[in-house]
Amino acid sequence: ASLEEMSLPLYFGWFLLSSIQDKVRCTSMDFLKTLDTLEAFKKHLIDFTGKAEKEVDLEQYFHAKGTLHCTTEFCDFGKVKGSKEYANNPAVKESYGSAFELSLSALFVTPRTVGARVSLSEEQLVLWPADADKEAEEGAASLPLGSRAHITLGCAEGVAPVQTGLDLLQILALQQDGQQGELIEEMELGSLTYYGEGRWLLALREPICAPAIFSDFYG
Ligand code: ACK
Repeated sequence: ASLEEMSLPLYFGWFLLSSIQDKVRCTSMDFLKTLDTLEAFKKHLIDFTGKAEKEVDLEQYFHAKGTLHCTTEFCDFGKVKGSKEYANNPAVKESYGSAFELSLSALFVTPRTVGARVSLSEEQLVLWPADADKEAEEGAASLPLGSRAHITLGCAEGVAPVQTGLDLLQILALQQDGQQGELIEEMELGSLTYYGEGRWLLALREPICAPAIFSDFYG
């Protein structure tokens, strides 16, 4: 690749400060530990195991994927269409290296991924690419800007982290469709809802405030 092509990163995003990374990881581990033991979860175990009787240890089931971050623009070193325009956007340039406070409003689990939903503020939405939420999921096209914003906390064996945002869009599309899901219980952290096919969402009673730096990652 030419130097020109190499000058774009793998992706842009907000990178959580290390102290808050620990807190988010702990909260997510606690959630997985609790989810594991719920009768309602055991009832739907087949979504995770393919077999009704088999047990699953969710803490082992998912594998962590590096520094906790919320991707804004995936550039793939410039191979992704529009990534150069994104990098040259004055708002992106001005915010580069600045601190933000992300609001983590929910945790979600599917047979593929575990992640945190990030609810972006108006100021943060300025850094969100216009087309990021449109991908893949039918119905996702009509979701509000920034719907895909998330932090990948773990992926099942053989699953790539790009899946986390798609799983979130899927759940939000169901919600928007008027599918309320099945309210399972009020947990200490918030209310837990089941959306079928192994999709669980815990809406946090108190969103987690996560300080993060807007920057890029070259890998
Ligand atoms: O967990 P993530 O948001 O999902 O963070 C990683 C990061 O880029 C490095 O792989 C995300 N990612 C990978 N491929 C894509 C894609 N095609 N569209 C959007 N985000 C992507 C991945």
